[in-house]
Formats: sequence, structure tokens, C-alpha cells
Amino acid sequence: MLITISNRLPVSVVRREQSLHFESSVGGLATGLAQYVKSEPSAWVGWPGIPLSRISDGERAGIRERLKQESCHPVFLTGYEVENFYYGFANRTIWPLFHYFPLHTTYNKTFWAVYEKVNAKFADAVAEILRPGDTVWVHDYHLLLLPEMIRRRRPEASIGFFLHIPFPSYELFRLLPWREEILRGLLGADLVGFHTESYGRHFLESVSAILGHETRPGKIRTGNRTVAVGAFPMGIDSKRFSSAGSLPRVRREVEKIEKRSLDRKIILSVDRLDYTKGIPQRIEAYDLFLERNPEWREKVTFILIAVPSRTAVPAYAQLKKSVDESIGRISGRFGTIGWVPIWYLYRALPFETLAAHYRAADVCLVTPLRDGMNLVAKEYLACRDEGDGVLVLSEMAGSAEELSGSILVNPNNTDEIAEAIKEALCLSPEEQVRRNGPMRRRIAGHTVVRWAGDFLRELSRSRKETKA
Ligand code: ADQ
Repeated sequence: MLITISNRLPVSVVRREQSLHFESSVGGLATGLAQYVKSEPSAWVGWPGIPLSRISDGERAGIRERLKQESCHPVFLTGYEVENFYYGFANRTIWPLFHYFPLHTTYNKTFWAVYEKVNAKFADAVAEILRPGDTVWVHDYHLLLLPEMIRRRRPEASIGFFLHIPFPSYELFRLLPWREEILRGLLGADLVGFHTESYGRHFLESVSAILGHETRPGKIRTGNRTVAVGAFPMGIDSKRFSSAGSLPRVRREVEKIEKRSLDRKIILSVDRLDYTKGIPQRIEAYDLFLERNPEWREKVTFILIAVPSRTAVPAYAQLKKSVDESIGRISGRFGTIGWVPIWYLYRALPFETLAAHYRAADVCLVTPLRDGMNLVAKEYLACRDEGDGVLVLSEMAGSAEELSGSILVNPNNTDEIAEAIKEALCLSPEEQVRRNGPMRRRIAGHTVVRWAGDFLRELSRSRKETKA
């Protein structure tokens, strides 16, 4: 059996009025793994998204029973744990530090203590269902201690870990007061996977400098065990996006967008509202573009879609305010009676609406300051069934390694982004198709299902090698 463990279960429990509802998540990981494990037994361990204070003991048992029908095993968290583990250590310590934002990083002993405690809760939940022969796959920065905690409880288990965010260079990682504990936690796995080779190299460097372990490319020796390290760039469900154009609702939405934009060129960006995504710099670059290219005013519309995210963390609330203000400034400066330079949508969109925006957009601006991978870039290219469209992509996104046919930019260089916008709008359709061809083939061939298969095959191979 494959046991997947992530902070959130693919099913969330929400309370609306008096009753509880079960909503399935449509994230890349959930859909990708769901397809992968269709044919074999599997289980998922994670938090169901509702704090304990919001459910009664009876409801808790009911949730457990109901989730079991979907092979999901809940780890219940108190409000205090959510505050210190999720909003605290995961999102105010690891997230900023691993994305090269040391000034946003909080080092707080309570956050750390609760992080350890919650990881141990997850380990207990896994130990309860883990049987000999099972494979455990732990996901992401919320659960960095889990591989070792499971190893202690079940020394023979086959354990894989995948990090969805960057692993920073040693100079950043060494700032963490709990750097040794985090590395030891990860080394409980048989295979540690990253989106790119360079994140893997950073990890090996930290293990060697901080723990003094012997390392060679792709391998770490720890005690009597060998831990494999590899790059597994995550893909998307490319068929779902490439066939979206055949859905009547998507076609209707595309028409609506084009009609409302009066056939102006459309520039699109889509992200969670997160300070790592470079949204203020992107808006500033658009401002520069309009200032320097008056002939483009009223001929282009920038649709900026941002999903609310981690609003309880102060840095996110500040970002929201500054984005609102800078959008207001551009509209005041360049807007006319018949033209709004930026349309700002601050919400999550259903799949069909998102796909319609990808299909309607002439240019997609993906300019994170740091990003583990960035799936939006891949979704945009997969959606364009004529093969046209221009992707402007940050060099700091993991996906830049695979998507080198895009217009690559330094996300801190607003002059360069402004130039790239102009270049993108002027690129001939033939050139667009020529550039996108290899990238679209890569995306179609390296799907999320293939990613999961590659990782799990490598896990089982490295286990055999260690045992031999
Ligand atoms: P994220 O930081 O969330 O993921 P990304 O990879 O771009 O970043 O994934 C976002 C997902 O949310 C995409 O599938 C996108 O379609 C969806 N989405 C974004 N805005 C939306 C909106 N307004 N409405 C609906 N859906 C929206 C983390 C890491 C990334 C890494 C992924 C996967 O930060 O670097 O690529 O995990 O490993």
C-alpha cells in the first residue's frame, strides 16, 4: 500500500451554518496521485482543515468514519497547533527562509516546539496504519521531521520525501537555529526528492557542512544507511488543460473575456497572493511599460488574478494593501473612461474560468522572486491549443530549467520585465509557435502521473540498492 502524507488531506471538512461539508481539493498533487494510485491500494494521512475547537467529539468520530471511506486518515489539530505549527513555523520560519527572505523569517521557540509536536502526531497516525511492505511518501515543508520520526517507529519502512519549495543555499539554511534537527529529520527517508538538481545540491552541501556526513552526487552516507537524493520536476495533468477548449463552458467564458476586453491584447498573471511571487515588481514593470510605450495604452489589458492565501500572517496582509494601492495608482494615472489598465480578481477561480483566462491571454507573466517549480507557467502553455501565446518567465522559478523557450527575466529587474512585455506583444505568431513547440511537448510528456511514477520507482530502486 502507498501511504501519502501531506499537511492537508485531499478532502477538506468545512462548517457551513450548522452542518459539516466534505469538499475535495483539486490541487495538482491530489489529482495527480489520485490518477496514479487508481489501480493499487492507497491511503492518505493529513489535516482535514478544521480546528478541533470547531467540532464536537461526536462529529470528530463521524469525520473519521466518513473520511475512511475515501482512504483518508485525519490528523486533528487544535487551534493553538494550527497557529504555531502551520501559520508559525511552517509559514513564518521555513517558507520565508527557504525562499530567500531572511528578513521575513521569525525564529520562535514556541513555533518550533509545536512544529515538533505536530510532526510527532503525524508520525503516530502513520505508525497506526503502516504495515510491512508499505511505502510511505511524505510531502513538503510542513513535515520536514517526519521521515526520521517514522523511521524511529518503523526502522524497516520504505520512506520517500518530496520538497515542493526550493531548498536554499547553505548560506541561507545555516541561519536556522534548528538546522541540524531539520537535516536529521529528512535523512530518515530512503529518497529525498526536489524539483531541480540545484536544490538537491544545496541540500547535499548543507548535510556535508552541518552534519559532516560523507556525500557524493545523489547519495548521502548516514550511519549504516544510504540516502538517495534526486531531482523530479513536477508536471501537470496536461490533458485536462489541453482539452479544456472543448468544454462549452470554457468556450463561453473565453468569448465573454474577449468581448469585455474589446479585443485588446490580454496579459495575464495567476498566483496565490504571496510575497515570493513578485507581484508588486510585476505591477511596477507594467507601469513602466505603459509609461515608455504610449502607443500601447488602451490597446492592452492586464488581468491579474490572485488567490487569497495565509491572510493570518502579517506579511501577507501588508502585501495585499500594497498591491491594492499600486493597482489604484496605475488606474488613476493611465485609465480613461473606456479603459481600465488592470483588471484585478482577488479570488480562487473554478477550473473552467481559469482555463478560459489561459486561453484568452496573449501573454502570461510569471515572475516569482523564488518559486520551487511554478505550475501556472506549464498550465498556460498546455492550454493553448494553437500552440501560440508568449510566456514571460522568471529565472528564479524551478520551471525555468524546463521552459527555456520562454522569455526569461530577472524578476527584480523591472526595466527588463517592461521590455519583455513589449517584446512578447510584438512576437510574430510563427515565432510563438516555434518557441512553444518543444516546451509543450515536454509538458505533455512529463505529466504529474509520470512524476509520481518516476519518484516511486526510484524509491523502490534505491531501497533495493541499500539492502543489497
Ligand atoms: P504554489 O506556490 O501554490 O505551489 P504553483 O505551482 O503556481 O504555486 O501552483 C498554484 C496552483 O494553484 C496552480 O495549479 C494554479 O492553477 C492554482 N491557482 C492559482 N491561482 C488560482 C486562482 N485564482 N484560482 C484557481 N486556481 C488557482 C507550491 C510551490 C510551487 C510548486 C507547487 C507544486 O510554491 O513552486 O510548483 O507547490 O509543487
